[in-house]
Amino acid sequence: MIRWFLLLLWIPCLHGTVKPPPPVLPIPTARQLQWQSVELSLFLHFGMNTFTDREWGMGNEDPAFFNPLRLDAGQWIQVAARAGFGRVILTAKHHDGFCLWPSRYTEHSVKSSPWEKGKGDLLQGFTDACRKAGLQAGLYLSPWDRHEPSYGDSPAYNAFYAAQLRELLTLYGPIAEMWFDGACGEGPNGKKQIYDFPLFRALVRQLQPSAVMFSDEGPDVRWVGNEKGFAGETCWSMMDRTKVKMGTENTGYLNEGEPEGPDWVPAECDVSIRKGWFWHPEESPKSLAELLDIYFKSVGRNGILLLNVPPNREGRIDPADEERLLEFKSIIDVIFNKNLALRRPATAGQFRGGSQDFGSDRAVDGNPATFWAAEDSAREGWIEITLDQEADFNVVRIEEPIALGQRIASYRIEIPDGTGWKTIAKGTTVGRKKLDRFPGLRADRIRLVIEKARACPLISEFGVHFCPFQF
Ligand code: FUL
Repeated sequence: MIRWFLLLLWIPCLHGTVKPPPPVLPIPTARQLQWQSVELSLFLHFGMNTFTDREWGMGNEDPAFFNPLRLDAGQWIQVAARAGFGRVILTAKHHDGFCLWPSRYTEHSVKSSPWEKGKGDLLQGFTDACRKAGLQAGLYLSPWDRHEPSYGDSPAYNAFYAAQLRELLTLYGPIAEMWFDGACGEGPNGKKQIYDFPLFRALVRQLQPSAVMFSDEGPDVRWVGNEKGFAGETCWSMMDRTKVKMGTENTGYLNEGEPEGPDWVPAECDVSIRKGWFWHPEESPKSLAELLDIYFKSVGRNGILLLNVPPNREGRIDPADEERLLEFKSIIDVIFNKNLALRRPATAGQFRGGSQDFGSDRAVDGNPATFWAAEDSAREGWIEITLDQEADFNVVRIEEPIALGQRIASYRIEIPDGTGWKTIAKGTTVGRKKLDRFPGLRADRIRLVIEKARACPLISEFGVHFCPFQF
Protein backbone atom coordinates (compact mmCIF):
# COMPACT_ATOMS: atom_id res chain seq x y z
CA MET A 1 0.00 0.00 0.00
CA ILE A 2 2.69 2.45 1.06
CA ARG A 3 4.80 1.44 -1.94
CA TRP A 4 1.96 2.31 -4.35
CA PHE A 5 1.51 5.62 -2.69
CA LEU A 6 5.20 6.45 -3.11
CA LEU A 7 5.03 5.49 -6.75
CA LEU A 8 2.18 7.91 -7.35
CA LEU A 9 4.28 10.69 -5.84
CA TRP A 10 7.27 9.72 -7.88
CA ILE A 11 5.63 9.66 -11.33
CA PRO A 12 4.67 13.35 -11.58
CA CYS A 13 8.08 14.20 -10.19
CA LEU A 14 9.81 12.19 -12.88
CA HIS A 15 7.59 13.74 -15.49
CA GLY A 16 8.71 17.21 -14.54
CA THR A 17 12.40 16.35 -14.49
CA VAL A 18 13.00 14.69 -17.86
CA LYS A 19 15.81 16.73 -19.32
CA PRO A 20 16.05 17.59 -23.00
CA PRO A 21 18.33 15.30 -25.00
CA PRO A 22 21.99 16.28 -25.13
CA PRO A 23 23.12 17.96 -28.37
CA VAL A 24 25.05 16.00 -30.95
CA LEU A 25 28.06 17.99 -32.11
CA PRO A 26 28.68 20.17 -33.98
CA ILE A 27 25.81 22.54 -33.31
CA PRO A 28 25.10 26.01 -34.76
CA THR A 29 26.34 29.17 -33.08
CA ALA A 30 23.76 31.78 -32.08
CA ARG A 31 24.54 33.83 -35.20
CA GLN A 32 24.11 30.78 -37.44
CA LEU A 33 20.80 29.86 -35.79
CA GLN A 34 19.57 33.39 -36.29
CA TRP A 35 20.65 33.22 -39.93
CA GLN A 36 19.00 29.82 -40.47
CA SER A 37 15.75 31.13 -39.01
CA VAL A 38 15.29 33.17 -42.21
CA GLU A 39 14.84 30.84 -45.17
CA LEU A 40 14.53 33.40 -47.98
CA SER A 41 17.20 35.97 -48.79
CA LEU A 42 17.03 38.39 -51.67
CA PHE A 43 20.23 39.18 -53.58
CA LEU A 44 20.45 42.56 -55.33
CA HIS A 45 23.08 42.85 -58.05
CA PHE A 46 23.11 46.51 -58.93
CA GLY A 47 25.93 48.80 -60.05
CA MET A 48 27.88 49.89 -63.09
CA ASN A 49 27.01 46.71 -65.01
CA THR A 50 23.32 47.58 -64.81
CA PHE A 51 24.05 50.55 -67.09
CA THR A 52 26.66 48.98 -69.39
CA ASP A 53 24.74 45.73 -70.00
CA ARG A 54 27.62 43.62 -68.69
CA GLU A 55 28.04 40.85 -66.14
CA TRP A 56 31.69 41.61 -65.37
CA GLY A 57 32.73 45.21 -65.92
CA MET A 58 36.30 46.06 -66.92
CA GLY A 59 36.92 48.67 -64.25
CA ASN A 60 37.48 51.52 -66.70
CA GLU A 61 33.81 52.52 -66.99
CA ASP A 62 33.00 56.21 -66.71
CA PRO A 63 31.17 56.88 -63.40
CA ALA A 64 28.91 59.19 -65.43
CA PHE A 65 27.11 56.05 -66.70
CA PHE A 66 25.69 55.42 -63.22
CA ASN A 67 22.49 57.43 -63.22
CA PRO A 68 19.39 55.64 -61.96
CA LEU A 69 16.69 58.28 -62.24
CA ARG A 70 13.98 56.66 -60.11
CA LEU A 71 16.15 54.80 -57.62
CA ASP A 72 14.28 53.86 -54.48
CA ALA A 73 15.88 51.39 -52.06
CA GLY A 74 12.61 51.51 -50.14
CA GLN A 75 10.87 49.92 -53.15
CA TRP A 76 13.40 47.03 -53.19
CA ILE A 77 12.79 46.36 -49.53
CA GLN A 78 9.01 46.65 -49.77
CA VAL A 79 8.99 44.10 -52.59
CA ALA A 80 11.29 41.82 -50.57
CA ALA A 81 9.09 42.06 -47.48
CA ARG A 82 5.83 41.55 -49.39
CA ALA A 83 7.33 38.49 -51.10
CA GLY A 84 8.25 36.96 -47.73
CA PHE A 85 12.02 37.57 -47.77
CA GLY A 86 13.62 38.25 -44.39
CA ARG A 87 17.10 39.26 -45.48
CA VAL A 88 18.50 41.28 -48.39
CA ILE A 89 22.10 41.34 -49.65
CA LEU A 90 23.37 44.16 -51.88
CA THR A 91 26.50 44.29 -54.08
CA ALA A 92 28.34 47.18 -52.42
CA LYS A 93 31.12 46.66 -54.98
CA HIS A 94 31.34 44.15 -57.82
CA HIS A 95 34.42 43.10 -59.81
CA ASP A 96 34.50 46.41 -61.76
CA GLY A 97 35.36 48.22 -58.53
CA PHE A 98 32.59 50.85 -58.70
CA CYS A 99 31.37 51.51 -55.15
CA LEU A 100 27.73 52.18 -54.26
CA TRP A 101 28.88 54.25 -51.30
CA PRO A 102 31.21 57.27 -51.24
CA SER A 103 34.29 55.36 -50.05
CA ARG A 104 37.13 57.53 -48.74
CA TYR A 105 39.61 55.24 -50.47
CA THR A 106 38.67 55.65 -54.13
CA GLU A 107 37.06 58.13 -56.48
CA HIS A 108 35.48 55.29 -58.46
CA SER A 109 32.12 55.49 -56.72
CA VAL A 110 28.72 57.13 -56.58
CA LYS A 111 30.42 60.36 -55.55
CA SER A 112 31.80 60.74 -59.09
CA SER A 113 28.44 59.95 -60.68
CA PRO A 114 25.51 62.20 -61.63
CA TRP A 115 23.20 60.24 -59.30
CA GLU A 116 22.01 62.64 -56.60
CA LYS A 117 24.67 65.04 -57.92
CA GLY A 118 27.37 62.88 -56.41
CA LYS A 119 26.00 63.31 -52.91
CA GLY A 120 24.16 59.97 -52.66
CA ASP A 121 25.04 56.97 -50.52
CA LEU A 122 23.18 53.88 -51.63
CA LEU A 123 24.35 51.78 -48.69
CA GLN A 124 22.79 54.32 -46.34
CA GLY A 125 19.46 54.26 -48.17
CA PHE A 126 19.56 50.46 -48.39
CA THR A 127 20.40 49.74 -44.76
CA ASP A 128 17.92 52.39 -43.51
CA ALA A 129 15.14 50.82 -45.59
CA CYS A 130 16.01 47.32 -44.31
CA ARG A 131 15.94 48.49 -40.71
CA LYS A 132 12.66 50.32 -41.17
CA ALA A 133 11.03 47.18 -42.56
CA GLY A 134 12.65 44.87 -39.97
CA LEU A 135 14.68 42.97 -42.58
CA GLN A 136 18.26 41.81 -42.11
CA ALA A 137 20.82 43.60 -44.30
CA GLY A 138 23.81 41.92 -45.91
CA LEU A 139 26.61 43.21 -48.15
CA TYR A 140 28.78 41.75 -50.89
CA LEU A 141 32.17 43.37 -51.30
CA SER A 142 33.96 41.76 -54.22
CA PRO A 143 37.61 41.15 -53.44
CA TRP A 144 38.44 41.12 -57.16
CA ASP A 145 38.66 44.79 -58.19
CA ARG A 146 39.47 45.60 -61.81
CA HIS A 147 39.65 49.33 -61.19
CA GLU A 148 41.86 49.67 -58.14
CA PRO A 149 45.50 50.22 -59.26
CA SER A 150 46.96 48.47 -56.20
CA TYR A 151 45.16 45.21 -57.09
CA GLY A 152 47.84 42.55 -57.62
CA ASP A 153 50.25 44.20 -55.20
CA SER A 154 49.03 41.95 -52.43
CA PRO A 155 49.84 43.81 -49.16
CA ALA A 156 48.77 47.19 -50.57
CA TYR A 157 45.52 45.91 -52.01
CA ASN A 158 44.69 43.90 -48.87
CA ALA A 159 45.08 47.09 -46.82
CA PHE A 160 42.83 48.94 -49.28
CA TYR A 161 40.19 46.18 -49.20
CA ALA A 162 40.31 45.96 -45.39
CA ALA A 163 39.80 49.74 -45.19
CA GLN A 164 36.74 49.51 -47.43
CA LEU A 165 35.43 46.59 -45.43
CA ARG A 166 35.84 48.63 -42.27
CA GLU A 167 33.68 51.37 -43.82
CA LEU A 168 30.93 48.83 -44.56
CA LEU A 169 31.12 47.40 -41.05
CA THR A 170 31.16 50.66 -39.14
CA LEU A 171 29.07 53.21 -41.04
CA TYR A 172 25.77 51.43 -41.63
CA GLY A 173 24.59 49.82 -38.40
CA PRO A 174 24.07 46.09 -37.94
CA ILE A 175 25.05 43.90 -40.88
CA ALA A 176 23.65 40.35 -40.74
CA GLU A 177 25.77 38.78 -43.46
CA MET A 178 29.03 39.52 -45.25
CA TRP A 179 29.17 37.78 -48.59
CA PHE A 180 32.66 36.91 -49.88
CA ASP A 181 33.36 35.24 -53.18
CA GLY A 182 36.78 33.96 -54.12
CA ALA A 183 36.91 35.61 -57.58
CA CYS A 184 40.56 36.43 -58.17
CA GLY A 185 41.32 37.71 -61.66
CA GLU A 186 44.74 38.68 -62.94
CA GLY A 187 46.10 42.04 -61.83
CA PRO A 188 48.02 44.55 -64.02
CA ASN A 189 51.05 43.00 -65.79
CA GLY A 190 49.95 39.48 -64.88
CA LYS A 191 50.24 40.13 -61.14
CA LYS A 192 48.54 37.67 -58.84
CA GLN A 193 46.66 39.03 -55.86
CA ILE A 194 46.84 36.87 -52.72
CA TYR A 195 43.90 37.84 -50.52
CA ASP A 196 44.33 38.10 -46.76
CA PHE A 197 41.07 36.41 -45.80
CA PRO A 198 42.19 35.82 -42.18
CA LEU A 199 42.50 39.61 -41.83
CA PHE A 200 39.13 40.29 -43.51
CA ARG A 201 37.37 37.72 -41.34
CA ALA A 202 38.93 39.02 -38.15
CA LEU A 203 37.61 42.48 -39.01
CA VAL A 204 34.07 41.17 -39.47
CA ARG A 205 34.19 39.30 -36.15
CA GLN A 206 35.59 42.32 -34.36
CA LEU A 207 33.26 44.95 -35.81
CA GLN A 208 30.05 42.96 -36.40
CA PRO A 209 30.16 39.95 -34.09
CA SER A 210 26.61 38.87 -34.96
CA ALA A 211 27.21 38.82 -38.71
CA VAL A 212 27.64 35.52 -40.52
CA MET A 213 30.29 35.23 -43.22
CA PHE A 214 29.55 33.41 -46.46
CA SER A 215 32.22 31.92 -48.72
CA ASP A 216 33.26 28.62 -50.33
CA GLU A 217 34.94 27.72 -47.05
CA GLY A 218 32.57 29.41 -44.61
CA PRO A 219 33.40 30.01 -41.81
CA ASP A 220 29.70 30.43 -40.95
CA VAL A 221 27.82 29.75 -44.17
CA ARG A 222 29.03 27.78 -47.18
CA TRP A 223 28.39 28.07 -50.90
CA VAL A 224 26.18 25.20 -52.05
CA GLY A 225 28.53 24.42 -54.94
CA ASN A 226 26.42 25.62 -57.90
CA GLU A 227 24.63 28.75 -59.04
CA LYS A 228 21.36 26.96 -59.78
CA GLY A 229 20.10 27.20 -56.20
CA PHE A 230 20.09 23.41 -55.72
CA ALA A 231 21.29 21.75 -52.53
CA GLY A 232 22.15 18.04 -52.64
CA GLU A 233 19.36 15.53 -52.03
CA THR A 234 21.55 14.64 -49.11
CA CYS A 235 22.58 17.87 -47.44
CA TRP A 236 24.32 18.03 -44.07
CA SER A 237 24.94 21.35 -42.36
CA MET A 238 28.26 19.86 -41.31
CA MET A 239 31.51 19.83 -43.22
CA ASP A 240 35.23 19.72 -42.60
CA ARG A 241 36.46 23.24 -43.26
CA THR A 242 39.99 22.02 -43.89
CA LYS A 243 38.74 20.10 -46.95
CA VAL A 244 37.80 23.18 -49.01
CA LYS A 245 39.60 26.34 -49.94
CA MET A 246 38.40 29.51 -51.67
CA GLY A 247 37.79 28.79 -55.36
CA THR A 248 37.51 25.05 -54.65
CA GLU A 249 36.54 22.64 -57.39
CA ASN A 250 35.23 20.22 -54.79
CA THR A 251 31.70 21.47 -55.40
CA GLY A 252 30.11 18.07 -54.78
CA TYR A 253 31.40 18.20 -51.23
CA LEU A 254 29.90 21.66 -50.70
CA ASN A 255 26.61 20.45 -52.16
CA GLU A 256 26.23 17.60 -49.67
CA GLY A 257 28.40 18.38 -46.67
CA GLU A 258 29.53 15.47 -44.54
CA PRO A 259 27.90 13.72 -41.57
CA GLU A 260 31.26 13.38 -39.78
CA GLY A 261 32.22 16.99 -40.52
CA PRO A 262 33.44 18.69 -37.34
CA ASP A 263 32.17 22.16 -38.38
CA TRP A 264 28.60 23.49 -38.62
CA VAL A 265 28.54 25.41 -41.93
CA PRO A 266 25.03 25.36 -43.45
CA ALA A 267 24.52 25.78 -47.20
CA GLU A 268 23.32 28.95 -48.93
CA CYS A 269 21.83 28.35 -52.38
CA ASP A 270 22.38 31.32 -54.71
CA VAL A 271 20.62 31.64 -58.04
CA SER A 272 19.29 34.47 -60.17
CA ILE A 273 15.65 35.00 -61.11
CA ARG A 274 17.00 35.89 -64.57
CA LYS A 275 19.79 34.41 -66.66
CA GLY A 276 22.34 36.99 -65.54
CA TRP A 277 23.11 38.39 -62.10
CA PHE A 278 22.71 41.98 -63.33
CA TRP A 279 19.66 43.40 -65.10
CA HIS A 280 19.72 43.24 -68.89
CA PRO A 281 16.93 44.61 -71.08
CA GLU A 282 16.52 41.39 -73.09
CA GLU A 283 16.23 39.03 -70.11
CA SER A 284 13.07 38.02 -68.31
CA PRO A 285 12.30 36.26 -65.03
CA LYS A 286 12.18 32.50 -64.62
CA SER A 287 8.77 30.86 -64.63
CA LEU A 288 6.81 30.25 -61.45
CA ALA A 289 7.32 26.49 -61.90
CA GLU A 290 11.10 27.02 -62.05
CA LEU A 291 11.06 29.17 -58.91
CA LEU A 292 8.97 26.62 -57.08
CA ASP A 293 11.38 23.87 -58.13
CA ILE A 294 14.26 25.97 -56.81
CA TYR A 295 12.42 26.46 -53.49
CA PHE A 296 11.91 22.71 -53.08
CA LYS A 297 15.56 22.00 -53.95
CA SER A 298 17.03 24.68 -51.67
CA VAL A 299 14.83 25.40 -48.66
CA GLY A 300 13.31 21.93 -49.06
CA ARG A 301 16.77 20.34 -48.79
CA ASN A 302 18.07 21.98 -45.65
CA GLY A 303 19.41 25.06 -47.45
CA ILE A 304 18.70 28.77 -47.36
CA LEU A 305 17.68 30.30 -50.69
CA LEU A 306 19.50 33.42 -51.87
CA LEU A 307 17.46 34.55 -54.87
CA ASN A 308 18.93 37.34 -56.97
CA VAL A 309 16.49 39.94 -58.29
CA PRO A 310 18.48 42.67 -60.05
CA PRO A 311 17.13 46.25 -59.96
CA ASN A 312 16.82 47.80 -63.43
CA ARG A 313 18.34 50.97 -64.91
CA GLU A 314 15.70 53.14 -63.30
CA GLY A 315 16.96 51.79 -59.97
CA ARG A 316 13.84 49.78 -59.23
CA ILE A 317 12.87 46.15 -59.08
CA ASP A 318 11.49 45.41 -62.51
CA PRO A 319 7.66 45.07 -62.56
CA ALA A 320 7.97 41.65 -64.27
CA ASP A 321 10.21 40.39 -61.46
CA GLU A 322 8.01 41.92 -58.78
CA GLU A 323 4.95 40.19 -60.19
CA ARG A 324 6.77 36.84 -60.32
CA LEU A 325 8.00 37.22 -56.73
CA LEU A 326 4.50 37.94 -55.47
CA GLU A 327 3.13 34.92 -57.37
CA PHE A 328 5.89 32.85 -55.79
CA LYS A 329 4.90 34.09 -52.33
CA SER A 330 1.23 33.32 -52.89
CA ILE A 331 1.88 29.77 -54.09
CA ILE A 332 4.15 29.09 -51.09
CA ASP A 333 1.36 30.39 -48.85
CA VAL A 334 -1.27 28.27 -50.61
CA ILE A 335 0.83 25.14 -50.06
CA PHE A 336 2.00 25.71 -46.50
CA ASN A 337 -0.71 27.76 -44.80
CA LYS A 338 -2.82 24.66 -44.61
CA ASN A 339 -1.33 21.69 -42.77
CA LEU A 340 -3.47 18.56 -42.67
CA ALA A 341 -1.40 17.17 -39.78
CA LEU A 342 -1.72 20.23 -37.55
CA ARG A 343 -2.84 19.22 -34.04
CA ARG A 344 -4.09 15.87 -35.30
CA PRO A 345 -3.66 12.82 -33.05
CA ALA A 346 -0.10 11.52 -33.26
CA THR A 347 1.43 8.37 -31.84
CA ALA A 348 5.05 7.33 -31.70
CA GLY A 349 6.93 4.11 -31.09
CA GLN A 350 8.42 5.76 -27.99
CA PHE A 351 9.17 9.10 -26.48
CA ARG A 352 11.83 10.33 -24.16
CA GLY A 353 11.49 9.23 -20.54
CA GLY A 354 7.77 8.70 -21.18
CA SER A 355 7.47 12.48 -20.80
CA GLN A 356 4.70 14.40 -22.51
CA ASP A 357 7.22 17.22 -22.93
CA PHE A 358 8.73 15.15 -25.73
CA GLY A 359 5.57 13.39 -26.88
CA SER A 360 4.55 12.78 -30.48
CA ASP A 361 2.00 15.61 -30.39
CA ARG A 362 4.96 18.04 -30.18
CA ALA A 363 5.76 17.22 -33.81
CA VAL A 364 2.35 18.44 -34.98
CA ASP A 365 1.71 21.36 -32.61
CA GLY A 366 2.79 24.01 -35.14
CA ASN A 367 5.44 25.22 -32.69
CA PRO A 368 9.00 24.77 -33.98
CA ALA A 369 10.37 25.29 -30.45
CA THR A 370 8.93 21.98 -29.17
CA PHE A 371 9.82 18.53 -30.47
CA TRP A 372 9.19 14.83 -30.25
CA ALA A 373 12.23 12.96 -28.96
CA ALA A 374 13.03 9.26 -28.92
CA GLU A 375 14.99 7.74 -26.04
CA ASP A 376 18.70 8.57 -25.94
CA SER A 377 19.77 5.12 -27.09
CA ALA A 378 17.41 5.09 -30.11
CA ARG A 379 18.78 5.53 -33.63
CA GLU A 380 15.43 4.99 -35.33
CA GLY A 381 11.77 5.55 -34.58
CA TRP A 382 8.38 6.37 -36.04
CA ILE A 383 5.48 8.78 -35.69
CA GLU A 384 2.01 8.16 -37.06
CA ILE A 385 -0.58 10.86 -37.64
CA THR A 386 -4.30 10.37 -38.09
CA LEU A 387 -5.77 13.01 -40.37
CA ASP A 388 -9.20 14.51 -39.83
CA GLN A 389 -10.56 12.53 -42.75
CA GLU A 390 -9.31 11.04 -46.00
CA ALA A 391 -7.52 13.87 -47.74
CA ASP A 392 -5.45 14.61 -50.83
CA PHE A 393 -1.84 15.60 -50.34
CA ASN A 394 1.35 15.67 -52.36
CA VAL A 395 3.89 17.41 -50.12
CA VAL A 396 5.34 16.39 -46.78
CA ARG A 397 7.45 18.67 -44.58
CA ILE A 398 9.84 17.41 -41.90
CA GLU A 399 11.88 19.58 -39.56
CA GLU A 400 14.55 18.79 -36.98
CA PRO A 401 15.36 21.09 -34.03
CA ILE A 402 18.81 21.94 -35.40
CA ALA A 403 19.96 23.77 -32.27
CA LEU A 404 20.62 20.24 -30.95
CA GLY A 405 22.51 19.16 -34.09
CA GLN A 406 21.50 17.46 -37.34
CA ARG A 407 20.65 13.79 -36.78
CA ILE A 408 18.52 11.98 -39.34
CA ALA A 409 20.40 10.09 -42.08
CA SER A 410 17.63 8.00 -43.61
CA TYR A 411 13.82 7.93 -43.48
CA ARG A 412 10.72 6.93 -45.37
CA ILE A 413 7.12 8.09 -45.43
CA GLU A 414 4.27 5.61 -45.55
CA ILE A 415 0.51 5.47 -45.90
CA PRO A 416 -1.84 2.50 -45.28
CA ASP A 417 -2.41 0.27 -48.30
CA GLY A 418 -5.28 -1.90 -46.99
CA THR A 419 -3.24 -4.62 -45.34
CA GLY A 420 -0.15 -2.80 -44.18
CA TRP A 421 1.87 0.27 -45.11
CA LYS A 422 3.35 1.36 -48.40
CA THR A 423 6.26 3.72 -48.91
CA ILE A 424 5.41 6.93 -50.75
CA ALA A 425 8.70 8.79 -50.32
CA LYS A 426 12.22 8.07 -49.15
CA GLY A 427 14.96 10.41 -48.12
CA THR A 428 18.27 10.77 -46.36
CA THR A 429 18.95 14.02 -44.50
CA VAL A 430 16.34 16.35 -42.99
CA GLY A 431 17.92 19.29 -41.09
CA ARG A 432 16.05 22.60 -40.66
CA LYS A 433 13.47 21.69 -43.32
CA LYS A 434 12.98 18.80 -45.72
CA LEU A 435 10.22 18.85 -48.33
CA ASP A 436 9.18 15.80 -50.30
CA ARG A 437 6.91 16.03 -53.33
CA PHE A 438 5.08 13.12 -54.90
CA PRO A 439 2.09 12.55 -57.18
CA GLY A 440 -1.21 13.29 -55.42
CA LEU A 441 -2.32 10.68 -52.86
CA ARG A 442 -5.34 10.17 -50.71
CA ALA A 443 -5.14 8.73 -47.19
CA ASP A 444 -6.42 9.25 -43.65
CA ARG A 445 -3.18 8.23 -41.92
CA ILE A 446 0.49 8.88 -42.59
CA ARG A 447 3.66 7.66 -40.94
CA LEU A 448 7.22 8.92 -40.79
CA VAL A 449 9.70 6.11 -40.24
CA ILE A 450 13.21 7.15 -39.27
CA GLU A 451 15.57 4.40 -40.31
CA LYS A 452 18.91 5.81 -39.28
CA ALA A 453 20.10 8.74 -37.18
CA ARG A 454 23.43 9.98 -35.77
CA ALA A 455 21.85 10.27 -32.32
CA CYS A 456 18.33 9.82 -30.96
CA PRO A 457 15.92 11.27 -33.53
CA LEU A 458 14.05 14.51 -32.79
CA ILE A 459 11.24 16.00 -34.89
CA SER A 460 10.09 19.56 -34.33
CA GLU A 461 7.49 19.66 -37.10
CA PHE A 462 5.82 17.21 -39.43
CA GLY A 463 3.47 18.76 -41.98
CA VAL A 464 1.22 17.31 -44.66
CA HIS A 465 0.28 19.67 -47.48
CA PHE A 466 -1.36 19.97 -50.85
CA CYS A 467 0.16 21.85 -53.77
CA PRO A 468 -2.47 22.59 -56.45
CA PHE A 469 0.32 23.46 -58.89
CA GLN A 470 1.61 20.79 -61.30
CA PHE A 471 5.17 19.81 -60.29
C1 FUL B 1 30.31 35.32 -58.58
C2 FUL B 1 30.51 36.54 -59.47
O1 FUL B 1 31.59 36.34 -60.36
C3 FUL B 1 29.23 36.76 -60.24
O2 FUL B 1 29.32 37.88 -61.09
C4 FUL B 1 28.10 36.93 -59.25
O3 FUL B 1 28.30 38.09 -58.48
C5 FUL B 1 28.02 35.71 -58.35
C6 FUL B 1 26.93 35.79 -57.31
O4 FUL B 1 29.24 35.52 -57.71
O5 FUL B 1 31.44 35.05 -57.85
